[in-house]
Amino acid sequence: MMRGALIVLEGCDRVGKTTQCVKLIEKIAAENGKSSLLKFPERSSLTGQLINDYLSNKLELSDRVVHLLFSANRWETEAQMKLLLKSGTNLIVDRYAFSGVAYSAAKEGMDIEWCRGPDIGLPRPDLVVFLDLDPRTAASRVGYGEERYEHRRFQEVVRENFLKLKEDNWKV
Ligand code: FDM
Repeated sequence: MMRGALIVLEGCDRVGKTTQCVKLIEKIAAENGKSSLLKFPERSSLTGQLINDYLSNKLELSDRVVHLLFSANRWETEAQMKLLLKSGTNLIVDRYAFSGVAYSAAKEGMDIEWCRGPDIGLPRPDLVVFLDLDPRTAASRVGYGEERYEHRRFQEVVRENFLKLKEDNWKV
């Protein structure tokens, strides 16, 4: 059986990743392909609940601790991801380790190389689609500003970080 493809959509807040993930799933289904949608952070697990409280400003955590939680949140899904890929299911992933690095490294004193460490060894995407949008346009979209990282200046640094992480398997 052919292994499924691991396709990741990345980008700053409110660029339209979730919308495009759903469209991709529909497109694959229309062509009789199998696919499954994953989203990180996965907010329902134990780590996910802590992350959710942190993002909604109900909980304070140190930058390094929350970085490791985001990474652990991905590792919790590793076995399931491998099984699905092996069974021929295409995985469409709404944010992955690149978000982990781009957001954490936008914080004072957080180094990109240190941030990469915890995710080393996770399944490598076949394709990363980076949705790029002017941070001013993103900021004008509905709901912007509700969560911890939704501030224009911060998002600009996150965007610059994403572009530093770009590899051969990326499409911008
Ligand atoms: N985020 C997301 C991180 O800081 N690190 C990560 O590893 C991941 C996956 O969490 F602001 C940030 C990015 C965004 C927030 O938002 C999650 P969405 O709306 O659930 O994608």
